[in-house]
Amino acid sequence: MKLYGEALPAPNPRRVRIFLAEKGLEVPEIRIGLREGGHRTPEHLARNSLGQVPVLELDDGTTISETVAICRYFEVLHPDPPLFGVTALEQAQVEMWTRRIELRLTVPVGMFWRHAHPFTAHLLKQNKDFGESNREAVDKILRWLDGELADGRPYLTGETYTIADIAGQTTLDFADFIGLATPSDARHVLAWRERMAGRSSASA
Ligand SMILES: N[C@@H](CCC(=O)N[C@@H](CS)C(=O)NCC(=O)O)C(=O)O
Repeated sequence: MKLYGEALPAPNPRRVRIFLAEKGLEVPEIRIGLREGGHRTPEHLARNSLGQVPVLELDDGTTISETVAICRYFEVLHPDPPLFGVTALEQAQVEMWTRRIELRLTVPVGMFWRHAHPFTAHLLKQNKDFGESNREAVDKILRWLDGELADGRPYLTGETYTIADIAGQTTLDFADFIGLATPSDARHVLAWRERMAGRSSASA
């Protein structure tokens, strides 16, 4: 089994690396070379026709794309520690928070990256106004998240660390890299980020 991924700052392969580190699992990773167009080669398009990483390739050649799908695969094979919740309620809350993070935070961060950041200017026809408009969307959702975390809970879903925290952590570390820093007055988000950064998996 092997992973096709990419080095930092790519957030999605890192999500899988952190998940595996939290499970105590090691899977070899081949860095695809996004800047060199490694994701657009026929070999990689045969693994994932959307031309993205991460991709998990099983020993029989079967491939799984999409970060959460890859993590779910490992969760079923290695249920401890549970990172997708255990009870019906916990699982629903993990799903709720993962979707909130991906749809409300990761999407505008990604749109800013694609449409406003100079690094990606050569890759697509950027719509700068649209790209820049995502600053406001990110700021707004971070302020909402700050209000959510104001109750002092340690993790997004409550008392337990889950894949939803990994989604938030990797998105906000990438947001820092592209110039969308967490506002200094979003102190509950910043405290939660410090907790995430303090875990040994954060270096993955
Ligand atoms: N929804 C996908 C997103 C994957 C993704 O956007 N990966 C980035 C690297 S972090 C990528 O492959 N970008 C190249 C591209 O989209 O062309 C997932 O969760 O795995």
